[in-house]
Amino acid sequence: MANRWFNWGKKKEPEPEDIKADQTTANNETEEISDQPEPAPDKPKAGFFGRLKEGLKKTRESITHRIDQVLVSFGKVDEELFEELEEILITSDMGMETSLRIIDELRQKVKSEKIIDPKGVRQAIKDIIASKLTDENTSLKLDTKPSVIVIIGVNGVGKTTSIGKIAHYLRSKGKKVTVAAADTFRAAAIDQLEIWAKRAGVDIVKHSEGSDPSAVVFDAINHVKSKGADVLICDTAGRLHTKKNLMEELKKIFRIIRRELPEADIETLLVLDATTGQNAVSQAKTFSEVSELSGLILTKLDGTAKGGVIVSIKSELNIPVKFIGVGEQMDDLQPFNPAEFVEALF
Ligand SMILES: Nc1nc2c(ncn2[C@@H]2O[C@H](COP(=O)(O)OP(=O)(O)O)[C@@H](O)[C@H]2O)c(=O)[nH]1
Ligand SMILES: [Mg+2]
Repeated sequence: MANRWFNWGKKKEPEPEDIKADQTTANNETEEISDQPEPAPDKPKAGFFGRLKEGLKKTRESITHRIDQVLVSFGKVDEELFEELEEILITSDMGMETSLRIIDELRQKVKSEKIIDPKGVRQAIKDIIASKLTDENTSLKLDTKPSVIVIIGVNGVGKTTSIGKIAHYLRSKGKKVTVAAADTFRAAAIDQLEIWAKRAGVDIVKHSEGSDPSAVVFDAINHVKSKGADVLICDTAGRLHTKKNLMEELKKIFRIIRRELPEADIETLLVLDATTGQNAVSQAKTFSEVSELSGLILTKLDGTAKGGVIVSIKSELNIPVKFIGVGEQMDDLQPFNPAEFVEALF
């Protein structure tokens, strides 16, 4: 089946000026640390499911517990019940439009399946939410060698942390990974990525603070080619002097990747912080101007009651959620499994 996220990566755009700058960049540095011991094998699934459940505690209280209370207090299934349920969804960051749609579907389902008891209603809501989160493209498409993941998003959402965790995850799957420190805006950002690279046991390519991010990516691509690595993960800045600067810089990074690796699978993953609720939806709209987004990473689902935003994001933007973060440890980012997520929520 054709993957709609695949073909756009093949465009060739020669950029003679860029390359000159890239090749003359000084201060580039590469650290090879991938001969460190392999990370521990994947923990059993129950481990992450437990952490997912724990992480979703507040969201569960905000959505499921309130739904349950309403269902208990309503003996019968009527219009008033639908209105109460609608209000719960709207106030739990699922967004107005998405909440209305879910309740509309619920009305139809209750009618067509002749659901008469609250327990049946609960199951029906659960099924509808699961269907809203399901997407055929939730897994990473990294079939080429090398392939590239570009991580974008505003400051503080969890880009660098997620890169460390994804590097660890891919490595546990036997992939050889390199990370590129293309957030050159602050020195601290480079240091932070370096710490994560060490933890995950992967190579890092970095330049000094303030250097051209595209040049870092260019060097990292050469590193990956010469080392025969499987996946390059690029960190990027979340803030520059202006939003326009940032968008232009990101576009340039994509041009370099497409030019140097015209055949490569490229995953453009936007990181969104679940605690920002509906704001995440508008961030996604802004960043989709830079490059077609192939997926989302929703971080910080632990510690927020706003986890319902995931349903809103998915149904308003129709971009698959590929990873979710439920904590700050290496294992706290996992591929998104809609069925498991809904199970943990209910
Ligand atoms: N609780 C929690 N904290 C997270 C998660 N992901 C990232 N963080 C924290 O969010 C903060 C910002 O992360 P960072 O990766 O530096 O964001 P960046 O600016 O987008 O690169 C750090 O303190 C991270 O530890 C998560 O899933 N859960
Ligand atoms: Mg960062």
